[in-house]
Parts: sequence; C-alpha cells; structure tokens
Amino acid sequence: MTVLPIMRSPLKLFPRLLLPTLFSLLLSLALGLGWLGSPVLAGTIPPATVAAQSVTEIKVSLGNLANELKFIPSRLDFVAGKQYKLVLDNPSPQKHYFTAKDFADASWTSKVEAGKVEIKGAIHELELKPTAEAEWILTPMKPGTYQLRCTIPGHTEAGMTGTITISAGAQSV
Ligand SMILES: [Cu+2]
Repeated sequence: MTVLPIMRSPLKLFPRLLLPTLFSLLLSLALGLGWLGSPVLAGTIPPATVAAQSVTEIKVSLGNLANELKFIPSRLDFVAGKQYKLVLDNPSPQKHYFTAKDFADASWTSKVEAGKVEIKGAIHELELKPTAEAEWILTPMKPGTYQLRCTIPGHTEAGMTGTITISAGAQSV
C-alpha cells in the first residue's frame, strides 16, 4: 500500500530509480555508523582493557569485636590472572598481622594503600593496629594453596590462620 502511491505518481521512472537509491543510502548509513561506531568504541574501551580493569573485592577482618583470634573469612579463593582488591580491617581491640609470604610471592602486587600511605613493591606481611584498614591490590599468578597466619606470639597457635588458594583461571589472553 505504501509503495503504490509512488508507482502511480507522474514520475514513473522514479520508483525504479528511487528505491535502489534509498536502499543504498540506508546501507551507507548503516555501514557508516558501523565504521564510525567501532573505532570510537575500540578507542575508548578495548575489550582487553575492560577485562584487566575489573577488580574483584575481597574483604577480610583480622579478629573481631569479641577479640576472637581468627581471620574472617579464613578461606580466600583467587583465580590466577585476575586483579583483586583485598580489603583488610581490624575491628578487634588488639593488633594483628596478615602474613602470607608464599601467597605474596605467588602474586603480583600493584600497591597497598593504608591511611594516606601508598606502598609499592614486595609485600609479605601487613600489620594492622586496632581499627586500621588497608587495601592490597594484587594479581595472583601462581596456582596453589598458601598459608595465612597472624604472627603475633600465640595467635597462630590459637587458630588465627587461614587458607588461600589460587586456582588456574581461564587464560584467555
Ligand atoms: Cu593476631
């Protein structure tokens, strides 16, 4: 029905010329948008960068208000090659250590932020005083099972330990 008025129009040649022209115009538009759209998107957020920038946050408390000697949670699971923000806090009335040397050696540390200090380089142990908080941004690299403990005398023995795993992730890169 919509085509008929055109075909009845005095310019009888037009329908045959006009329709292909319209189609090619639409096609050019679609392609043009595609050509314009792709480089712009690729320029701002390349897929590889999106994957690299997504950070998984894991929170761990060193002790608690009741002053129990434990990490909460006591089991931390990571996937190799992914970036994590390990958020540590100490809600207990005494200081604790987050000691995981082998895990730290098996990971690539981007930085540690605590208070107004930003620490870069190898980190094996973090001391958190009461109410302290720290953020450890790292990428676990070497799959395995690693020990976590607090090295304050008596705390490991009292059960202030944990298990950290790094599993081999889907290495798509
Ligand atoms: Cu402790």
